[in-house]
Amino acid sequence: MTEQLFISDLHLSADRADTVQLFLQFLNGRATQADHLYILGDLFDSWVGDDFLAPPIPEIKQAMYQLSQSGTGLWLMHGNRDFLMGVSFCQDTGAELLKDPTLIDLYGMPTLLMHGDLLCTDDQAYLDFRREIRHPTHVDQFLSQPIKRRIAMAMAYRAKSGEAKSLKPESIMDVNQQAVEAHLLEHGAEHLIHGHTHRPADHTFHIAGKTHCRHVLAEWHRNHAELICVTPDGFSREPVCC
Ligand code: LP5
Ligand code: MN
Repeated sequence: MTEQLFISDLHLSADRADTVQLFLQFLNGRATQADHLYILGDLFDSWVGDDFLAPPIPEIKQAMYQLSQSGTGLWLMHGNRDFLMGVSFCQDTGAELLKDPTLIDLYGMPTLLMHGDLLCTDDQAYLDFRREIRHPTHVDQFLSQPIKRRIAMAMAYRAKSGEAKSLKPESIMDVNQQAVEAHLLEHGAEHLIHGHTHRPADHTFHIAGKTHCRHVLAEWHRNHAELICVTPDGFSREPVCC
């Protein structure tokens, strides 16, 4: 049976050894049955440059490479935590980088893929921060720093962001429905798959009388991880277990 798998928000790091193990097992097992695996952002909890190669990064890259060479197409989108994953990471893993957003044809269903942060338009402080931090001058300056300094800066960003988030109402950290509908209309999509908000659910709604669906991916934890599987029969959710 032909199928496409979608995951996001694994937030892998050396501190999350159990989730790393789960992902490695997934790459060597369940994922090999799929035609394509799409990772829609925040695969890593933070990414300070392709030249940072501390464990468990080499093992993860190796397992991704094996999957991509075994016949499962591997597609990668940046998240807000790992938007510095670059050409070298993609070459080493055999993954193709996807723009955010990207429209794909899923068995005749036009489907938009996003990380999800761009849909949180009520969180203006984040959108301003996002624009600044991704400015090419800022990125070049950051990547020219020694790795130790980059790690310290990433930790500082995370701490500041954590403080800011604790003061924000939950509602502004979710997607804005008008932004969702505008993206779907602009791209002529019927389905949207995204992550980022860590609020897994399937939302059905109508635009101009036509049914649309927004599928939100789950964050991975060592005890609970989930994927979305799409076949010609439709969308389904599946737990990822060891
Ligand atoms: O990721 P999540 O879900 O916890 O929070 C996001 C938004 N926060 C971020 C920041 C990241 O979490 C931390 C940075 C990751 C490491 C990247 C490393 C590479 C850096 C490369 C530089 C070129 O994305 C959060 C949203 C939330 O999603 C929900 O959508 O609300 O946004 C914020 O909290 C941002 C604040 O509103 C504004 C932040 C001000 C920080 C100012 C920085 C100060 C300088 C630090 C000193 C170096
Ligand atoms: Mn995210």
